[in-house]
Amino acid sequence: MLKFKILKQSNKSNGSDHCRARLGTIATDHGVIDTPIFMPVGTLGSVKAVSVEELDNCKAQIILGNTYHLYLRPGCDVIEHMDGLHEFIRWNKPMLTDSGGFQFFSLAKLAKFSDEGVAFQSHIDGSRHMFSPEKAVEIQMILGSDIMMSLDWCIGYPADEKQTMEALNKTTLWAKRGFDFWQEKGAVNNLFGIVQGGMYKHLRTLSAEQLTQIDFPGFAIGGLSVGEPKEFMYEMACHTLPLLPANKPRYIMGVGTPEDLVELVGMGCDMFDCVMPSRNARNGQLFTSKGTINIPNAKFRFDKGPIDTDCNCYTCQNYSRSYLRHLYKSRELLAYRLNTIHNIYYYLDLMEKMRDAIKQDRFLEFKREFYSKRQK
Ligand code: PRF
Ligand code: ZN
Repeated sequence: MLKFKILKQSNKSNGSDHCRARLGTIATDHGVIDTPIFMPVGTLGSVKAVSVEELDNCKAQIILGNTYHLYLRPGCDVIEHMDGLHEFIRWNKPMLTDSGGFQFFSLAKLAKFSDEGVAFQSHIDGSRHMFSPEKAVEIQMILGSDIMMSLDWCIGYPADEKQTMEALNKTTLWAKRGFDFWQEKGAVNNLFGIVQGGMYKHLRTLSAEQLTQIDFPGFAIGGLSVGEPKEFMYEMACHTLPLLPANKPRYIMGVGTPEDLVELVGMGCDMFDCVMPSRNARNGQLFTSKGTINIPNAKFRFDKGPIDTDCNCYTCQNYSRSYLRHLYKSRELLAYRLNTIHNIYYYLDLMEKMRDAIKQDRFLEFKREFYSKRQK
């Protein structure tokens, strides 16, 4: 079982702003990670466009894989034969796998939810499958991830109270069944519970109360960043985070922008994942300390400077905006790789800067500087 240590807990006010950020470590069988942490997304067993050595150089400590995708392709039989996901993809650091809960919402059309689980059709070939909460855990045990996620029901926005309640109740029922199965199988690695409850505070409270009665080694907040206005996301996160046990890791799933990470770390969140740095890199949008830039923009045609003068990544140490613009405009494959390296590094470096700030008890000052550097 993982060991979560809190090294520093801030509780500081500064005018209207309050900081509940915490600094910690999570020890897993594949090593120790520093929290707050960002996990690059490697849905299909690779963070798109970059190798594990490049991820290492970007200071990645843990990456995320996806049960739904890996189950459909290459299939559990292949990964089992190849001695688990770590061996298969040649990543020897911690890995977290998502249960599939989000993909039933975002990808697999015709998903049918019942007490038994989710019946769905593959987005690849339309073939029919069924995930029960037990099966979701069983597959993740075969993958061998350090942190497994319970099967949950993520709903979109907007959703009425009745619909939200139904998804929440199934999520709790499935969480219990997944947990019991995991215990029966010897409680190897770790299993996190996922709080749902849509945009209703009382339902978030109810979900958190039900979930935290189960002795999961960590908890996630799901169902955010599903199309709702940003204020709602912050309101729900701010409401729910304090309802989760202080001595266990707290993970907000599928969030978010650099600003979101700064806000949510300040609220006491420990773990994040998002496709944004990698996906946006492939669309030519690059993150910098002054805000985002679109590399195809004509203004970079003769620009000899790096993407971000404050960045120490491989791309910024070696290449100009002019060249990166050319590569992107020409659809050269190197563009995807170099852009991804920069964006992942930017996210992971931002997390490291936040950890340093928490350590030095100056998170709110860090936050003020972070916003003041950005061009409006
Ligand atoms: N559930 C699961 N994975 C997720 C989410 C969720 O609600 C989200 C929501 N942003 C992202 N990934 N299982
Ligand atoms: Zn860079």
